[in-house]
Amino acid sequence: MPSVSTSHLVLIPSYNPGPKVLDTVRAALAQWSPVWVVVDGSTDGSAERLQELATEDAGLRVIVLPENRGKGAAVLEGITRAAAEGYTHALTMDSDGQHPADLIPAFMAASQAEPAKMVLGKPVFDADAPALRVNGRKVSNGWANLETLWMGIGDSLYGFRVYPIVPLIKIMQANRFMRRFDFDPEAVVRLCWAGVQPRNINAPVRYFRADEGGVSHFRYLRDNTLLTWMHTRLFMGFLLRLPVLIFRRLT
Ligand SMILES: Nc1nc2c(ncn2[C@@H]2O[C@H](COP(=O)(O)OP(=O)(O)O)[C@@H](O)[C@H]2O)c(=O)[nH]1
Ligand SMILES: [Mg+2]
Repeated sequence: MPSVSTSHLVLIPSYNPGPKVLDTVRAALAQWSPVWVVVDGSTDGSAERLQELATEDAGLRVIVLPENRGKGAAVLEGITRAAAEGYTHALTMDSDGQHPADLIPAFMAASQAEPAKMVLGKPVFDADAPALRVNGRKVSNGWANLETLWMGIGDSLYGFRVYPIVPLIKIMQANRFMRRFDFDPEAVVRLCWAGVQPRNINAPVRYFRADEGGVSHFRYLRDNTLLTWMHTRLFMGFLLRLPVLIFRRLT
């Protein structure tokens, strides 16, 4: 039986996720209730299939957005609704089977033990992980650690995380960026700046080949440009905050 919570929910942003989505959502439902999926203007019929699953499982809610607005925008929609219903924390995970649903209870327990912190997955890659993605991560992690003066971000990009909802909503309302693939790194850096400390937990990440049902919407040129612009503005923000960050590190 899944653990039932009135404070912590699983939130799955989803855009044309490929064949693994139903098994992914079922795996999350086996561990936790509630699970909310935000279908972000998908055109692959996944909304209907998920809505059908929701009629069989009361733990599942499917929120359907008419147009694609991006992963960050979908998370913001989900956490805004969750806050209105009294939830305080959201575990975000991908809809395409790459993230370890069996670790949901451990991540939630870590968050419940230290609710002021964010719980960040630290990816443990399998042999199939594309070298370009693994190395690209090192660049983003280097920047994120500099921008936070090494406050302890284990990984800037991995989307398997538990966020405290209130500070994240506040940050996203104050920033018009972080709505697409710039969401995950910008969220951790800005949460660190806001004083939310990271707790890192190792978590495997799987990469599937296309013939195994793997789908990725990450486009190297478009999204690396987005991430470069994101780190440029975070670096500016870092320079402005440098005195405060140094003071915090010394006290
Ligand atoms: N809501 C929403 N989710 C998205 C969008 N693009 C990707 N995602 C979700 O974000 C997660 C990661 O995206 P994916 O394309 O698998 O990227 P990758 O795993 O980094 O290659 C998956 O759960 C996707 O369904 C989007 O435009 N909107
Ligand atoms: Mg993926």
